[in-house]
Amino acid sequence: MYGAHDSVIIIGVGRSGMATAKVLRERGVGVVAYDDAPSERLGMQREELAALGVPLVGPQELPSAVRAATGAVVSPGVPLTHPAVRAVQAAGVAVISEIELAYTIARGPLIAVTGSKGKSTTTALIGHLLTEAGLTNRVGGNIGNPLVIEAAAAPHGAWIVAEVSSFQLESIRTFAPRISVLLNITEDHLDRYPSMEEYAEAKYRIFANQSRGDVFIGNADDAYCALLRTGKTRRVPCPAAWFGTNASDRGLRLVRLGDILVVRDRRREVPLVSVSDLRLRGTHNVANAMAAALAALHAGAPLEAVRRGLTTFAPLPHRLATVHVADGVTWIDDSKATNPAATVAALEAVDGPVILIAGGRSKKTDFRPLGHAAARRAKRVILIGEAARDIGLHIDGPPVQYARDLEEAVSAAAAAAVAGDAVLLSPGCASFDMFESAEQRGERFAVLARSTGAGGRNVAAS
Ligand code: UMA
Ligand code: ADP
Repeated sequence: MYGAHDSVIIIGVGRSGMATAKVLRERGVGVVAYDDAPSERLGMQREELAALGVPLVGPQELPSAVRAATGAVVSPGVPLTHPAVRAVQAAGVAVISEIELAYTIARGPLIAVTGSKGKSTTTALIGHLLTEAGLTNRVGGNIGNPLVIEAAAAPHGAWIVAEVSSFQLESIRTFAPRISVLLNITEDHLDRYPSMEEYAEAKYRIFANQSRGDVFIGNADDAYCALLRTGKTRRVPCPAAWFGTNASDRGLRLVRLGDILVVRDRRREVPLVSVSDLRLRGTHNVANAMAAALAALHAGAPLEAVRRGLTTFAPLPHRLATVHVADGVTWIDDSKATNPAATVAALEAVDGPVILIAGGRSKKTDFRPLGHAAARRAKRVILIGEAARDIGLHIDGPPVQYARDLEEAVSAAAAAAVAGDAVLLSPGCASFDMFESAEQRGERFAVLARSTGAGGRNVAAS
């Protein structure tokens, strides 16, 4: 952890950078902040930083700030190839991520969750299970509330449950969770990583600093997780616990037998919960529930509390959330499905005929799996955003419609839907071509869905 004699450059002043500035200043550390955005867009941050005694510098003043720096914290959205990061590294100064800083100030054990999809659901569910078990905990990280704030505020000994992204894991140094969880690795962020291998390597960093007293929890059914079990080199430096149909190791593990999730170890087999009793839906969420249950059990939660928590946990907003039902049509907001695998999972999870609204900004992923799932499950596909044409190329079967924006897409869906249909917004893409965030996209969808009138008219658009 930095001290009063340090001068730390924070690169990027979004949620992560602002939280870092606050926590470091509270500890008397000298801080300078840098951001690429034009000065007029940073008015609020500049004011907040000034109140903390933190100057905000631009590219002109960066070299002198680098000369004075003894440390640097990089925001997750800033790639390590960024010139400011390079300049700091060239000056021999270590660049760390906010989760590394959080780890160094945490006064309790960490559970860290990563994966391409399912992180927020699993992280929030672990927090819920620990609370059910009476175990004090704080939840934060990529889920939205910066980890450094939670780590600073957590009481001594409390569990810290962290959702960590590959971006955040790139610049850890000592970050060593007591329990790490790797849910899955599917195509995502290939606009930042040159290959799937490099993306997977960033995810694998979650266990890099773990040691014998820790535990790694992995998805035995995921190809990139399975590589860790079968590879020639033993990469996971601590005991592993597996979940999924292929979880056949001897340690504590979780499997699904028909409708029942079962905890097994060398000696016994205990039924945990019926899948039909979960409020989460879809096979993908069964995997998330298994991961969360294993993490909670390893943290010392009793079986009974885990059982109770699994059946009381409600899905987070924008993840397969029913936002409107009218004229027999169900409108489902799955705006947080920001990669193709998530859309595939959503299509499999929704019952009955589906009208799919997809598209947005591509992260250079392959849309073929989405196309195949849509061909199997969708009766109509309505495409929006920058990636619309690219996705459309891979859909062979159901009628494909292109819409100018979400408003037009919802109108088209309302016009085509009949009683018994579900209209599913599950974009398979980032939102930034049309919205500020996936949350904003989902909220807009809900508003538009609720304004669709009887007989398929979109009242808002008329
Ligand atoms: N910036 C630069 N130069 C750059 C890039 C960004 O100066 O090259 C500046 C921007 O001008 C802006 C700031 O950096 O002022 C934004 O920083 P950021 O992009 O790191 O975003 P934060 O607001 O700090 O939010 C970050 C995470 N964002 C990303 O990883 C992109 C949030 O995850 C996270 O919730 C938050 O920290 C708190 O931990 C979001 C996300 O999209 C939800 N994550 C990705 C995902 O889930 O797929 C990984
Ligand atoms: P993340 O935080 O990793 O983005 P979330 O839990 O927020 O994941 O879920 C986002 C979306 O991803 C969901 O709406 C669902 O469509 C999909 N999803 C969730 N869990 C999984 C999973 N285990 N496998 C595939 N897709 C998933």
